[in-house]
Amino acid sequence: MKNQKSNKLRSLLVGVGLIAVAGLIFAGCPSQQRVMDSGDAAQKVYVAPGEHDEYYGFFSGGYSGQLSVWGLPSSRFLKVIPVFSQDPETGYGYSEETKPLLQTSYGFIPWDDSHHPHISQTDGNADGRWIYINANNTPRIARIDLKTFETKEILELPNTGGNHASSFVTENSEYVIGATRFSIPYEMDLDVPIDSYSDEFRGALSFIELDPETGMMNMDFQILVPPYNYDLGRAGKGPSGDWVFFTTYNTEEAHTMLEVNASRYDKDYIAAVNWRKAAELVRNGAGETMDAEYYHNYYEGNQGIAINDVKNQVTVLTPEDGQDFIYFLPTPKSPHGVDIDPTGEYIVAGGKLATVIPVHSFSQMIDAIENERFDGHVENIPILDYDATIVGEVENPGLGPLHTEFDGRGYAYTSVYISSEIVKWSLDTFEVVDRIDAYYSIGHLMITGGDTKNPDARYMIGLTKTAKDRYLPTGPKQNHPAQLYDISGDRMELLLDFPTIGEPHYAQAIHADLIKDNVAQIYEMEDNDHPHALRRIADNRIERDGDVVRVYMGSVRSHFRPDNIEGIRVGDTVYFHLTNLEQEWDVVHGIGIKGANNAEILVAPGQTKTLKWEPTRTGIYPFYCTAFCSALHQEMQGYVRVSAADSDVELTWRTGTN
Ligand SMILES: [Cu+2]
Repeated sequence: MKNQKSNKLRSLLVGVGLIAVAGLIFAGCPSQQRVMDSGDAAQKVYVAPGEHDEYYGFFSGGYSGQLSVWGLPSSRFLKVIPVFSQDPETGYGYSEETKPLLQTSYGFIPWDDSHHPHISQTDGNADGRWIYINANNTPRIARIDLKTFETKEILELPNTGGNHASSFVTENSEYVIGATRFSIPYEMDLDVPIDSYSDEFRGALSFIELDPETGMMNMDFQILVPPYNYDLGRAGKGPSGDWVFFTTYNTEEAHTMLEVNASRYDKDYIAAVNWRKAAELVRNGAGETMDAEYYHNYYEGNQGIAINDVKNQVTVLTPEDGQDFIYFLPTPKSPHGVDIDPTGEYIVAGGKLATVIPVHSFSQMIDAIENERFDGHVENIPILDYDATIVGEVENPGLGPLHTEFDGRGYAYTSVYISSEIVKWSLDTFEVVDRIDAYYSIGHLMITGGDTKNPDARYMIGLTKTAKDRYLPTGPKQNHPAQLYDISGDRMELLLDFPTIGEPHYAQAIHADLIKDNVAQIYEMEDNDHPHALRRIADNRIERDGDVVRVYMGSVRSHFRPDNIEGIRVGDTVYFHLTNLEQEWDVVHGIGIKGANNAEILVAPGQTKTLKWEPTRTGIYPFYCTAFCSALHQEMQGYVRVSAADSDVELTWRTGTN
């Protein structure tokens, strides 16, 4: 078994030309496949039919743009929540109600790449109210309401290229943060040579204020920073709760062949930002207002239709001497993750090209600031002396450490990409105490509560990049895997290995008790303020206004009203406003119509959703309920007659009698 693993690793390492280096590292620390006795493992993940899992797991979708929900420890798949990509399964991004959520200053964007979900927090603990997630490509942050498990809001980030260091919340959900992975010209739409990078390009760190009652986002301010790549971020907690931390790489300011050119320096930086101080400066009039164009999309009231609020300005804070709110901590080498331990004291970086895991001390950082232990400045930002802030360097961490979470019992767990393993190390001695293989090439890892003040640290999920031989082969591309580990004992034990959806980058888990009792079972019909809702099924009707035809349609088991429609003409734009009048949990109806250049629309109990249809040919068009809703579901159908553009067939609708 071990040889097989070594061969797999060897093939993975060839691609990065690191076999020689890896050989040295592995010589000192042979890792091994360690799986708990299969009977014990099965018992630990077994959740009997009809029983519920103890945790919700939320996995980002990566290039699917969505968020998937899993039960842990059984690792049962529960649901995909569509966020940044159109979803034909539910009609998200296809229905008229949800299309506005995907509007941006670049127009309608049907896809994105979602990376880091983060659950809202109260006093440094996940509170289960909302989950935020970032879009990496066309920079945005979304808010998902954990009452309905639906995306309720999307905010575009101006002046940002690649919103990767996002969307992490502060310990009382005061702010959610974002940052530019790719620096770009700050001035909107500026057309300049790429060679002008160092002069014209800048980074921007975004501070999005959250409404404490509703979780709604507001772009409060941005901080203009040097043209590096800003990779990941995290908020502090407890003593460091007023601070957020971002990793940088490419402090070399390269704009081509970054693979070589952005790896020259031994150290890059962690940017430490006192968000409370920065916010206070902004309140007191610091910074300037700059032109920007960005969309804020959300639902207003109970209309159930997302709206677009187009913003034209953003407040920008530029570090100036003596302002005291941003510092750089030198950190080896091209650091990726930055993670803060439960006490808020340790700032751990994952230097993907570093030979150690550097650990900074927050209290030493504050001392260094007070005693001005600076090692120069860059664009008015003080660089702190490395020796002044560093408290430990974890030796022999494997090759390519990336991300760290914590168990609250004094240990940290770091994912290590190239040597494809997880290392457990002590926050007391900074020594590795355990290590276990990951299958294969691990990115993020996640511990239940592992980023909070009080981890419950029962389970750990490793999110790996390649499956290769781990499951039955499904063609040249296998789905990305996740592994579930038991970390309740001294040694990490592998329990389960399962394929996921999209490419999960980060995941979060929360005890189910914090969510499940608040989950809505229906939308209350009496709260439905949709302007085209059908409040009583008897009110079903069709209204024509020129070429626009609105069908006010209702569904109950097992029919639509109306179900026979005539008088539609080629050239009409037809809106089916379908209200699901059911008031019973999980009784969903849908509608699809032949030839519609659109997805079906699924409608939850008490909801109204709109399917747009532009018939191009005359004929008889069947439509039907797409969700198996009852014993007579196959009878739940109807017909639309489409006549020529100049036809004088009268507009009629009916249901019942033959
Ligand atoms: Cu139905």
